[in-house]
Amino acid sequence: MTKLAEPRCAVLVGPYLSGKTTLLESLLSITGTVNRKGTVKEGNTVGDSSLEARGRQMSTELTVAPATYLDDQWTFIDCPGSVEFFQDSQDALSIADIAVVVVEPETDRAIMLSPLLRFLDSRNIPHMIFINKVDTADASPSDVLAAYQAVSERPLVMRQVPIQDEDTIRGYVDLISDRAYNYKSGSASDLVEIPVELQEIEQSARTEMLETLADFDDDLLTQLIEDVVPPKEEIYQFLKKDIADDKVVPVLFGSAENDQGVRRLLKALRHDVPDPVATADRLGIEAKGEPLAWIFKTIHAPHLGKLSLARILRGAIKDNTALGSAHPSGMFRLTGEKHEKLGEAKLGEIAAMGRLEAAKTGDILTSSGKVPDGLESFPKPLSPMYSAAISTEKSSDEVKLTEALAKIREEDPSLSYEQNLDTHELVLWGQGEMHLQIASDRFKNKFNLSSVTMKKPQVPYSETISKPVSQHARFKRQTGGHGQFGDVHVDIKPLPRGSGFKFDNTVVGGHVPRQFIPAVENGVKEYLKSGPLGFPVVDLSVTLTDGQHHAVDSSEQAFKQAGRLAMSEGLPQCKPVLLEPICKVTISLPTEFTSKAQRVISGRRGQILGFDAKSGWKSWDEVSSLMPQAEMYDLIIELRSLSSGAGSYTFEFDHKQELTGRDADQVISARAEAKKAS
Ligand SMILES: Nc1nc2c(ncn2[C@@H]2O[C@H](COP(=O)(O)OP(=O)(O)OP(=O)(O)O)[C@@H](O)[C@H]2O)c(=O)[nH]1
Ligand SMILES: [Mg+2]
Repeated sequence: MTKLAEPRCAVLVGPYLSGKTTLLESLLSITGTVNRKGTVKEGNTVGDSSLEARGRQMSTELTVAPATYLDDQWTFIDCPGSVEFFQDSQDALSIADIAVVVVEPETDRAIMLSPLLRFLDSRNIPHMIFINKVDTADASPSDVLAAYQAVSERPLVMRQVPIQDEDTIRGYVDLISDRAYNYKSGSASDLVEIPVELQEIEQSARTEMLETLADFDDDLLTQLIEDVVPPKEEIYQFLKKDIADDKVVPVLFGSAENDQGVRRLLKALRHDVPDPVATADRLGIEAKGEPLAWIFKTIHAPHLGKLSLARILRGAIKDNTALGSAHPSGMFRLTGEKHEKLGEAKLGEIAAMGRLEAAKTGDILTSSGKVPDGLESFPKPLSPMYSAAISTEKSSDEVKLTEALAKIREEDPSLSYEQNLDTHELVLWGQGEMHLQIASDRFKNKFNLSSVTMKKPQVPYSETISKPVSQHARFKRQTGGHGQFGDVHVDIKPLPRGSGFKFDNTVVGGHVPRQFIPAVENGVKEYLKSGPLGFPVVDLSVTLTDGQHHAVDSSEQAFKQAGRLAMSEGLPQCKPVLLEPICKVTISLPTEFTSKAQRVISGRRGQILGFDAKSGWKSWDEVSSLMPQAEMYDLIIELRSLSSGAGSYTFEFDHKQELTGRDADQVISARAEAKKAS
């Protein structure tokens, strides 16, 4: 009996709605993993099983499913296409043998593919393009190819030419085997003669393909120069090697909905995709050594608890064996939301390991717990671009929300959250409006938190003073028994931006007894939490210069109140000014949109610092600017809409800056109204 090859892993990626989930369904139905092919519209596909995905007819997280085709074992991973859900794609691609980039036969959507292709090429991940939906095609595969070539740094090579009746593609000629096929509904295509009118087109496409391959192989080049036609077997080998090295990208086409071209895709995968040993080598994992698995996704499943989805890239791992200090409890093979027990996960396989509580996506598991050096880095989580303040209406849900947040972040590292100390809001960060909406739905659907609400987060404004003042304040109360007495003189002065708050004391002669001085400082600090304009006061110094006390009536409380009073009387005379946070924003997008992005920056009160070609990215720019945080709330939405979804940005807090005029008045009056309402 011949030994079966190790299971290989193909990840389906590409722009949203290009048909990846439908293609997965077609692959699973052709290979017999499912008996009845589902459709996205009917909501019965293996992919998209979550309520969030079904409800919107779009993928919101990856789906894993195994298949066997002609004795070859496969794991297919269907990824969501929306840029807001790119995290799963990049993580799954990091452990894959091949990416199948599913695109639509449209020329104007090519630019959307650019960040994905950059990601693949920066890591030399082998990939092929599948032009889907050719049943609806307006543009011919060769026009589509030209559009995608414009955004791909690697040469694309057409593997097939279409056989067309008028506008309808009814089959294809395979350029290596030199055979023609007509699509046949429900089964493999029929072998037919190459139509006479196609022979010339096929020959020139074939020559073009061979010339591209010859760019990477001197032997082939010599043969072509000498007009020798290389044997098919040799061409297959050249192609296979160039794909494995991410030197060329083969392009196939078909229609996932109608199962057309999908068997051809399966055959291409069978012949051309590197095995897990080659992938491990590409990732820097030596062939010899203890078993090794790489976690690329974490799921909190309803009944199984935490599952770490890992690909075995060396050796084999048995259920219930220790992996360093971790000890998986239960190992499963997933088919969408279904699971079956797996006694042992072999090289190349994907195992869902149960209850590795401390493990996270990106972790490498070995029996000894040691991680080898020199491995390819796991991609960093996507940086945050959009935020919402979240809260629960029921206070009894607060603990549940904290737990759910931790889990949701484990499942999706491109989500993050922080408790903002200035605005006292819990802020959830993600990739866009849809990303956060889905997260919100997941709180309800998966974590039973029906009372979670999201709203636009507040900007953490603050205020400062622009003029020094000396202030005297006396706190005096006579209530029944002994009274309260505290008397202070303070100098209030502005400090340079970014200095924060400084408290000093120059009291002499014990006018304010030493033990009461910290109380004065506390009183001052308490007031500074909300200054005359309603915001935390920063960048000022307060010096206690003198005061008076009373032998019986003075107390910490009385001096605290005196400190507070000195501030509430003094600060309004110090010409308070509003400060707004300014961030350094770096926008990155294809060069053709750079001037539009510059207008967006100016329109959002930004100041352009400069722009440059993005290093390592052909035809992309980076524009750096300073922008008020108040203007950044929906920046990503505008950037994506002007750049066909390709643009993105990163930001970091830079400094606080005075805000005056009408903008400031609006902020101050909104704050006053909010205070009145609460
Ligand atoms: N005409 C036609 N429609 C298709 C084909 N493949 C998919 N579709 C339709 O395209 C739409 C999107 O299909 P999906 O499979 O959900 O696409 P997707 O790429 O998984 O979408 P996301 O994961 O949300 O990015 C659905 O309405 C499908 O029925 C095809 O080959 N031909
Ligand atoms: Mg999908």
